[in-house]
Amino acid sequence: MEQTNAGDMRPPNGAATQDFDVSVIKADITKLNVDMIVNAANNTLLGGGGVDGAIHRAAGPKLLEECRTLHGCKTGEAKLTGAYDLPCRGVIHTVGPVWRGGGSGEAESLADCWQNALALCVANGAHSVAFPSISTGVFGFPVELAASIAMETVAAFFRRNPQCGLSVTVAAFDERTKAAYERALQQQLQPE
Ligand code: AR6
Repeated sequence: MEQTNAGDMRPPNGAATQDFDVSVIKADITKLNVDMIVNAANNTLLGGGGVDGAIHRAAGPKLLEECRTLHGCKTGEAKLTGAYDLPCRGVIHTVGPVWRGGGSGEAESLADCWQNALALCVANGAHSVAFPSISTGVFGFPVELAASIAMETVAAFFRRNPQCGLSVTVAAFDERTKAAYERALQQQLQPE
């Protein structure tokens, strides 16, 4: 199947070095022609609102059928399914933490989501992946903090896997989210 690499969608202000290929765009993740998209799901994996609802609507009912066979997913973990009517090749379902004030391991769980989703990409030979802003909608995680944890985790992943050949796109759904991830990405590129 023809694939559009996420790199092709990189805006002029996107950041990329050979070993650290990350860009932030404003987009509906269900429209992206990448290898994998990540779903911000819940523990049941049986659908919901937000990006989860959008992904299930765009994929069609067969996605829910496959999700039923997975018997849920723990917070911070990630599971792969087919993409059905979506333009991508696979969907990685991960479950972000519900924000409870920050003292309940939320940061660690969110980092686990990003790390486990990236590891699944590499294990399945993916070259491109798009992430939504996990946990910052219904689950209430503050977006600035989520962005900084996410970009730190991606940077650490690329440091450990410099030859992974993975292109990572953050698909932000609104300007505020996009700006938060852009700032967090800059922090990783030019730490103060
Ligand atoms: N493309 C990209 N981002 C989107 C899209 C889209 N089509 N739609 C929404 N977003 P949320 P959570 C953004 O609430 O906080 C569900 O009911 C949204 O604006 O989808 O992890 C699940 O079943 C926000 O910036 O996920 C769970 O029960 C971001 O995606 C619960 O919500 C995440 O918002 C998970 O909550």
